[in-house]
Amino acid sequence: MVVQVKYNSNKSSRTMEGSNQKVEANILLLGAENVGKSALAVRFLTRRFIGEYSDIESIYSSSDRIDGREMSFNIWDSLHPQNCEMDGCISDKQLQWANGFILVYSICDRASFNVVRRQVQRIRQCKSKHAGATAPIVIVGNKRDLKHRRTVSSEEGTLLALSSDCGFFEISAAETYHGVLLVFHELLDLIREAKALRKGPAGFRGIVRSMSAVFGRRRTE
Ligand SMILES: Nc1nc2c(ncn2[C@@H]2O[C@H](COP(=O)(O)OP(=O)(O)O)[C@@H](O)[C@H]2O)c(=O)[nH]1
Ligand SMILES: [Mg+2]
Repeated sequence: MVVQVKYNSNKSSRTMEGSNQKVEANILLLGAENVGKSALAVRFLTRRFIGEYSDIESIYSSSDRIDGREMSFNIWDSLHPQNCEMDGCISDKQLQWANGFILVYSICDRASFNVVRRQVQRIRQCKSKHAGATAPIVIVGNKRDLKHRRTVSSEEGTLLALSSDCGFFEISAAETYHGVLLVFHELLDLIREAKALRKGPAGFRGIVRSMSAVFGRRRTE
């Protein structure tokens, strides 16, 4: 069962350049259990970190006005199925639904990093089969506040992101709202760019995007 929840917020935000069109996005949150997917979604929507989250799979619907532009998005906070090794545990339905992905691992949990690696492959393989289908992905190494228990280095996260043309952030959903905001805004930017590219020839933003594919994106809080 997937529960649908509606939010309305008036968060302030940085400038989004480009067209005046309303941005509509379906964002799928993926990753192993216990890495902080629900914490990320709740932090983004409410600014709060509440510590414990229910195991109910939810789709949050929210709209926001950013620099005078209307944005609406759905965030699917998925549950990672147990005993699912091979295909990254992403259903066809989820792949069709989403036009952007946030893949979360914990920097203290190597197995969760391996799950993200498989999920990137699965998304890239699936989308490459469909002409014109783009799949913006942002990889998130969460629980940065637990650096003393780190088992996945920042370099490994960066390399995975570079080799698969994904955005990358290391954050702590527990400690700050700002990093979470950066993650979602990066993905919303990428989704908007992907939609613009599908509609017309690559303009300046398209060229910048191609350059970032070559030189990579790496951000930390
Ligand atoms: N220390 C720390 N704990 C976190 C962080 N994000 C989430 N958690 C905790 O990790 C556990 C799992 O979080 P949850 O969002 O339910 O993970 P999910 O199963 O991926 O949805 C909870 O106890 C959270 O309080 C973080 O950035 N740092
Ligand atoms: Mg959860």
